[in-house]
Amino acid sequence: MRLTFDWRPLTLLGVLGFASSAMAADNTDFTETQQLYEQHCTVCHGAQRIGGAGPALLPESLGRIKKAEASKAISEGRPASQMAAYKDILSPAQIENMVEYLYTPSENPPSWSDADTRNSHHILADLSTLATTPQHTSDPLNLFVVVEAGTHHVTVLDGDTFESIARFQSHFALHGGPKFSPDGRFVYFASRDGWVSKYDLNNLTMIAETRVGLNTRNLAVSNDGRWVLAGNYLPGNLVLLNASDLTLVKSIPTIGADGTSSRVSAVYTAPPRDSFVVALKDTKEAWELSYAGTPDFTPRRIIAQDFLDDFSFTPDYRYLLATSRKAHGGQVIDLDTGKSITDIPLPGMPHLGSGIYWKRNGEWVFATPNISKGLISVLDLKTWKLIKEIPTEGPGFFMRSHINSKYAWTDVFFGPNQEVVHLIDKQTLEIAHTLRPMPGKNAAHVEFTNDGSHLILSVWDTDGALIVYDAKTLKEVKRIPMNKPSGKYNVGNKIEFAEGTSH
Ligand code: DHE
Repeated sequence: MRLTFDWRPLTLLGVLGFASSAMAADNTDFTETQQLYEQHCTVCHGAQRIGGAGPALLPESLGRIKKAEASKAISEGRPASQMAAYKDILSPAQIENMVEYLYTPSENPPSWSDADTRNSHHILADLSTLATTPQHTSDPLNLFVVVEAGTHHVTVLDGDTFESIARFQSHFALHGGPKFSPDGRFVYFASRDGWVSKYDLNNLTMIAETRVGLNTRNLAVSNDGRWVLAGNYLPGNLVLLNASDLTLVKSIPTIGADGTSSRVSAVYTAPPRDSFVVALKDTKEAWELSYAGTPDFTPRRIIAQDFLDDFSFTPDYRYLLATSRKAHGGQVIDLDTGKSITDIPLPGMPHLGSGIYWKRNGEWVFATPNISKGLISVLDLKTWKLIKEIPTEGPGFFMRSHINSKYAWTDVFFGPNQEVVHLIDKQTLEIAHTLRPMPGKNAAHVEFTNDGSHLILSVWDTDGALIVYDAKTLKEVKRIPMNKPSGKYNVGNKIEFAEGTSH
């Protein structure tokens, strides 16, 4: 298997038709920097900065990385990769200019075609020769797939012993939840710079990879295990792959009924509907693509009241609860009738994609964190009315629970109280406990074991950790040092689309 980034400090191979202008929009002259890029970076990062063996270096794909971090990576190299240190090759001023250059949009926007996707496809293991049963002694339904954002690795963790059973390098900057085949054997990852990878949890080996675009949002796997659908920002489209080997079936440009070419905000599978549901970011539409029978993947257009960001479903998958970031609120769309039925009065910037639901007094409620305000909004899923706003110590990113847990866990991802995690009593809707897992460090994403007896929390720091808690006593059971662990995904919870976890 070869999934390592090959960021070698090789010298120039050739100018390779580098098309973008040497002048930025603000008239900064990048002529020298562009030559340095061609000399030192092109071989791994591509002539148009679209990536190759190394990641893409475009503003669209570097958006989550601070300029200071990029500067450090160029000066000092990156651990656990082949990115070399350039501090003895480039002057500090040249490094700073390089950072500015990488964060400047190209005047000739790079393109990614179906032919590029086909050419990027690699089979990394012959599935027909691999065992169909787990080649390890762990419970396959209680494995955790852990994304290590700091080192671009993935760890497969036994959910009973909390020991690692495999660890491998991923593509650069995985984002969104990895998604599983219906039997839990395969897991599919998407990286921000467009790589989709398929990994076999039975044999602990990578099976295939394909690059579907230059800036990808996330992917979904059909509930029959046949299809993978990835949603892209760049180019604005959906890319349909055969789940078996990640070969391209087709790409579908996301063009609204009014002709607007749109980025894709997010794509999810809706199992009871046998369909993928897609939110578009630049045109007021949601799309539903059926995968029942012999599908042709013609999108059914649902006209929305606003531009859509991330979204969640109601437990029966009839309604879609979508964030409208421009309107700073939410909207509910009935997927059966294709009508927007109501706005949800939510302050700040709710993060509905991270919302979870549970039963309270016999009725479904839905709770969502908010990435700009320190509160959790709890909604009644029958009336769409706000039941409560629970004040927290700051804006949060993720929520998690389990049907067997009394509590909904939520982080305080932003602001001075990042070290805090709140446990909300799911019946009283009061904060029952506030924990500080590693004082001074950012407590973040949580995921429960399949039986809900334990949970794992990420401390999102270079010197961070996974912390395992007993879900009832709230006692720490184990601490595993890790560099910026981000999401963790329990196979059983994911394939059951369990209450309390992300879908
Ligand atoms: Fe995410 C999931 C959108 C920034 C870490 N994030 C998602 C999903 C969406 C989304 C639509 C659901 C996809 C899925 O699971 O298939 N995220 C966005 C944004 O719009 C936002 C705010 C800005 C952006 O640049 O994309 C954003 N996200 C971040 C981060 O800064 C995080 C903290 C670090 C990172 O990796 O970039 C981050 N997002 C995550 C994680 C999940 C996620 C760990 C999966 C959560 C889960 O439990 O399933």
